[in-house]
Amino acid sequence: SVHTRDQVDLPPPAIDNRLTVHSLWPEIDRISTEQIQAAFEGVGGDIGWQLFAEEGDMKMYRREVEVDGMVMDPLKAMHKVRGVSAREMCHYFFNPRYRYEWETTLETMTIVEEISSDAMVFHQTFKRIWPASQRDALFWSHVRSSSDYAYAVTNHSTTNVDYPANTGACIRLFVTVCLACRSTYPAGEQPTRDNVTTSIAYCSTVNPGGWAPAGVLRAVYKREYPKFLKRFTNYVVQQCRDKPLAM
Ligand code: 6CM
Repeated sequence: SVHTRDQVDLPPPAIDNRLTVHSLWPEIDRISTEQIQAAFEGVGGDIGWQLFAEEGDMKMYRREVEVDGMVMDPLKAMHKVRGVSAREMCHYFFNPRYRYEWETTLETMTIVEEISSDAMVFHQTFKRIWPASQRDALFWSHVRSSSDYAYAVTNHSTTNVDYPANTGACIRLFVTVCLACRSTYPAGEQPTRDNVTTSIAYCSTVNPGGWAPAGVLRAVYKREYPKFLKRFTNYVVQQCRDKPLAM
């Protein structure tokens, strides 16, 4: 029926053995561990995170960073969503089957390699932002359980001889993204759709890979990141409605 979701393709609770024997594993493990730890850290302290968007429980921060005139602003967003689990959030973010339904900046997506049940390599092209050249990206994506009721997806740029950079119309951008989620429910109760809350930390750093006007890029980020996080979290809530909670 339309109400079933295969339990088999939910993120596995432990690392898939096929991933640990892959040549990318040392890098995937190191970067995922670093990213997940950084995502769960707060925005206090003196690194200078500035709040640029706030709506309900969603807060978005950025740091203005330019390298040789290119915008590389790190972004960090915090959100709280009721009625869905960390595992479900990460399932819909990781699994390419759903991506066109929530990702509005996407033009094309190709699965380059299916490493394991918890790791894949993707090639994506993005909608062009005038007056800059169109961008593409090639990145690995890995989903893991990081602790009790916590799951995270890390995406990080990689290379592949079959997908060379800057040979066609697109400029290759470089991305590091982490969506880290943790669920809580009242002590002494069983988790249900009615009592579960998931805290989300989303971190993104994009190196545009070549010239793009700073003002235009910052305006696009300011508009597109809040739109993405609201749309994605609403999408997951809708998808999970009437399905059994998967913790
Ligand atoms: O994290 C997001 N999406 C993941 C799955 O696609 C993945 C993507 C990373 C690439 C992020 C690059 C953003 C740069 C987009 C430039 C072109 C924007 C054109 C807009 C025209 C409407 O990690 C969500 C990414 C949300 C980005 C706003």
